[in-house]
Amino acid sequence: MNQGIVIKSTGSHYLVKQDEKIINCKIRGKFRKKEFRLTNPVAVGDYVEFKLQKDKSIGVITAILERKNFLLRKSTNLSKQSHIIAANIDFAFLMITLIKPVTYLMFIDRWLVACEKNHIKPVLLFNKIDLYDNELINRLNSHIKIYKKIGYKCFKISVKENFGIDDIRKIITGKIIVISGNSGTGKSSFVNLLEQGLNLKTKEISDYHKQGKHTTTFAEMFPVSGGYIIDTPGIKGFGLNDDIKENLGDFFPEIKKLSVNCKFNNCTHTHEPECAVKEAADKGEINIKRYNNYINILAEEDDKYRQDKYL
Ligand SMILES: Nc1nc2c(ncn2[C@@H]2O[C@H](COP(=O)(O)OP(=O)(O)O)[C@@H](O)[C@H]2O)c(=O)[nH]1
Ligand SMILES: [Mg+2]
Ligand SMILES: [Zn+2]
Repeated sequence: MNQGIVIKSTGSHYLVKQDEKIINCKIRGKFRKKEFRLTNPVAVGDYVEFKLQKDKSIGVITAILERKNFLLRKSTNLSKQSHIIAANIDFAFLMITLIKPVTYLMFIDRWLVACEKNHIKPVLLFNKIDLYDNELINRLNSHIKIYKKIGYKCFKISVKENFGIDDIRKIITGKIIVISGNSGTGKSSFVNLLEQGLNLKTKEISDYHKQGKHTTTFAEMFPVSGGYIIDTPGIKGFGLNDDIKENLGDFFPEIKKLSVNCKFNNCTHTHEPECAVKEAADKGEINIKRYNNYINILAEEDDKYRQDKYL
C-alpha cells in the first residue's frame, strides 16, 4: 500500500506527494463523514493511502489516515455543507498590517478564537513595518504587548525589506502551516520570498476593492523552507460555527484562566455578580479591547458568519 500527503486538490483529483514523487490521484466511491456534510472528502494536508492503477499513471485514494486537526469552512447558504480547507496543521499564521490595509483587532481576535477552537497554534505576523511612522510603531508595539502577554507568538516583519523573515523560516521547517489574513497584507509576497521560484501572483494595492469574489476555493500547499505553507484563498475567518458562543471564554486563554475564580461555573462574564473576568477587565489586568471583542462576538446575531464587516 502506498502512502503520501495531499498537496493539491481540485475537487475531482488530487496531487499526492510520496517522498519526492508526485502522483495524480482520484477517489473512488465516497468517503462519508457522519458529523457533517462535506463538499470535499479529501483535503490538502491529508495523509492518504492509495493504489496505483495498472498503467501506474494514476492513483486511487483508498483511505484517509486519522487527522490531527482540520479547518472547516461552513457554507453561508442553507445547504449546511462544509468544506475542509486543510488538515493536519501545525501552525496558523495571520498576516496583519496596520495600514494598506488596516487589520482590525476584532478580526485578529475572531481568528484567534477559530485557532483555539480548532487546536491550531496561532502565530501573528505584523507586516509592512517599513511603512510605519512613529505613531504606527507605537500602535504596533501596543498590539504586540497585548498578544504576547496572552502567550501568542508575534513577529514584526517587512517582506519588502526582507526583515525578520529568518526567524520564521525556523518555525516552518518540518511543519504544515496555513496562512490567512486580509487581501493585500502580503501573504503571497511572503511565500514568494521564502521560496524563490514559486512566483505566486501578488496584487497591486489598488486592486483590493476589486477583489470581492473568491477566485478559487481549493487550497494548495507549497513546499517552503523544509515545510509546507497553505495559502487559504478567500478565507477571512475560519471555523466559526453555530456553537461558537458556547464556551466562548474557553477560546480566550486569559479569560479561561481567570474564569475558575468566577462565582458561577457557567459564568458568561457579562452580567453575573462576582465575576473574576469582569473585575480583571475593570482593573486592566485583562486588556479591555480583548474583553470588548469577547462581548461583541457574544452579541452577534444572525450575521455571525459575515466576516466582511471587519475588513
Ligand atoms: N511596503 C510594503 N509592501 C509590501 C510588503 N509586503 C507586501 N507588500 C505589497 O503589498 C501588496 C499586496 O501583496 P500580496 O502578496 O499580493 O498580498 P496578499 O493579498 O496577502 O497575497 C503588493 O503590492 C506587495 O508588493 C511589505 O513588507 N512592505
Ligand atoms: Mg495573495
Ligand atoms: Zn465570570
